[in-house]
Order: sequence, then structure tokens, then C-alpha cells
Amino acid sequence: MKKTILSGSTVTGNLTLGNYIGAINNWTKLQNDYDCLYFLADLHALTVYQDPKILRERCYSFFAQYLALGLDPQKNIIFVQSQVHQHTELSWILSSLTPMGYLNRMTQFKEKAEKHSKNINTALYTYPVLMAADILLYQADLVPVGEDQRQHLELTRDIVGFFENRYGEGILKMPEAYVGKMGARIMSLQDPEKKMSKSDENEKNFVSIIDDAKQIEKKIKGATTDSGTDIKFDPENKAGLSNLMTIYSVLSGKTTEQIEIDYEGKMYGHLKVDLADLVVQTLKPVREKYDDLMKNKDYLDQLMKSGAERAEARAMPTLEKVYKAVGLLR
Ligand code: ATP
Ligand code: LTN
Repeated sequence: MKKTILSGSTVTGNLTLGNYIGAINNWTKLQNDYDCLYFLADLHALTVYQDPKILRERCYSFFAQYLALGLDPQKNIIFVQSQVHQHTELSWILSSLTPMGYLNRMTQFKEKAEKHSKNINTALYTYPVLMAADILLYQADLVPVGEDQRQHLELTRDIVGFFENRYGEGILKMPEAYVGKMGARIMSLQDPEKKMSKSDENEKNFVSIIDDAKQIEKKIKGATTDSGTDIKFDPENKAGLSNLMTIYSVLSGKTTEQIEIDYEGKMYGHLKVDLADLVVQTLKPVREKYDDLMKNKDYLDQLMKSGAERAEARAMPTLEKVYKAVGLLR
């Protein structure tokens, strides 16, 4: 029996190098050895206001970005969260088990509440409960995410504990986070103290996986680095440079030590030029495949439909067991 893997990404902006390196690159590596489900978290996107037209279009775009990055719809179940109604249903039950005190501690909530201070809605607050439902519905063993999502995974595990205390064991599986060793936290290009985020208003802070060559070169060459000259991997004192080296390392397969040796005596500018080239070459086929897929929405609709059906067939038995365990009439 293969282990089950589940992960998703919120449908905001476009996927960035951070999402790719921290999450989706790992998803594609896992698809041969695990039973994988990957979804677009469109319901999660609603925690911040979305223009309806743009949200609809973006769902197609994200689906195409997943496929262009190498996720195979035959090997994996790829689906849109809102097309599988069991997510919100399980979320309600789990919210009855989640103490507000636990949600108060979530750093993502604190950060987003500060950023969207005019729209601190209840869904922004209960977001981690819906995320727990996403995971627990499919009895996932492993959840590949970047470092920023580790706290939500811990909360999911706490919720399983609360559920088991009240209703018994063997109904929900205890999941584990799967955080890659390298690149689990890619930083913003202009402000290397904060993480690269696809919903950043400043486009210079991220490289989107569907940016063209010119945009990529401009953003990487313009990345903030310190005023030193030595190419040394030192995230504490050389955050900007080290971030570029991490990206270089993951995309080239070279260790940061090897990069230091290769660039001995060279300037930051040399590394930036080579890195820009490496990113352009890596993303070129992705962009081409993406453009092709976006010309055929009917095909994407078909894949979404079959993904949702397969996901629902997996989700329903868990929801039924939970409804029964908590005492709802079936
Ligand atoms: P948003 O700006 O909308 O919050 P985001 O860029 O943080 O979006 P998510 O949709 O929250 O992206 O995350 C999708 C996946 O990418 C998650 O597994 C997350 O941990 C990972 N991820 C996001 N940002 C980074 C980053 N800078 N470095 C590494 N992994 C990341
Ligand atoms: N909260 C995640 C996206 C997400 C997710 C999930 C990831 C929603 N549900 C379930 C893994 C498993 C984020 O990256 N912001």
C-alpha cells in the first residue's frame, strides 16, 4: 500500500519560484512513489476579497500551472477544492473541536490580519480548520509544504487529538508535515527578511513561474544583496545573497559549498547573471506548456471534473464515518 500525500496552494496571484521550490518541485518528485492528491485552494483564497471574474480565470490558470510544472493528472488526483463539497462539511465538525485559543496563536492569521486590517473576516481566522479538513478527509499520511505552513500542520495534529479524545481512534489519520531540506523558505527578492509571497503587491519581490525572460532577468539582477564582495552562504549576515544561492542550488542540483567554490574571486553580479539564465532556462518549457494548456479550457474543464469525482469518492467515506461518530443521523 502506497502512502497518501496531499497538498494544495491558495488561488491568489501566480505561483512563484518560492511555491515551486518550497512545494511543487517536491510534489512532482513524489508522484511516482506515493498516492498523491493535489488541489487548488480556491475557498481559502476567499479569506481575502477576490474579484469573481479574476478568481474564475485564475482557477484555470493555476490548474494549467500545476500541469505545466509536471504534475500528471493520470498519476495524481488533481482537483479544485470548492468542487468537492465534503471539505466545508468536515470543516464545520472540526471547528466544533478547535479552541479559539489555538487559532489566536497562528502567525499567518496575525500577519494577514495586519496586512488586510479592513477585512479581518471570520474565514481568515478559521482558515486553519478548513486546512485541517482538506488533509483529514483523505487520510493523508504526509503533507508536503514550505516552512510557513508547519504551524498549521501542528494544529491539524492537535485537532486529530481532540477528535480522538471525544470520539475514539481509527477514524482520522494523524498526518505529518513533509518539509524539504533545501529551499523550504525562499525569501523576497527586495526584502530578504520576509518570505517570497505570491500575493505581494510589489512584483519585484517575486519571480512568477510564468514570467517571461525579460521580467526574470530584471527581477533577479535587481535583487537586494549586501555591499560585500565574497560569495559565501551566510543566511544571517548575507540574507539576500544566500537566498539567491539557495535558488541556484535547488535549480542546479549543486550544493551551496560547490557554488562558493565555483564563484571564488567573482562578483555578486556574475552570480546574478548566471542565476537569471538558469531560472529562464528552467521556466521556459513551463511557460510554453502553460500557454498551450490555456488555449484549451474545455480540456481543463474535463480534467477538473474527473479530478473532483475521484477526490469525492475518496472523501465521502471519511465524512460518513465522522458524521456517524459524532452522532448525526444518516
Ligand atoms: P499567499 O501570498 O497568497 O499567502 P504564498 O505564496 O504564501 O501565497 P501559498 O498558497 O500560501 O503561497 O503556499 C503554497 C505552498 O507553497 C505551501 O506549501 C507553502 O508552504 C509554499 N510556499 C509559499 N511561499 C513559500 C516560500 N517563500 N518558500 C518556500 N515555500 C513556500
Ligand atoms: N494553507 C496552505 C494552502 C493549503 C494547504 C491545504 C496545504 C490549504 N489547504 C492542505 C496543504 C494541505 C498555504 O500554503 N497557504
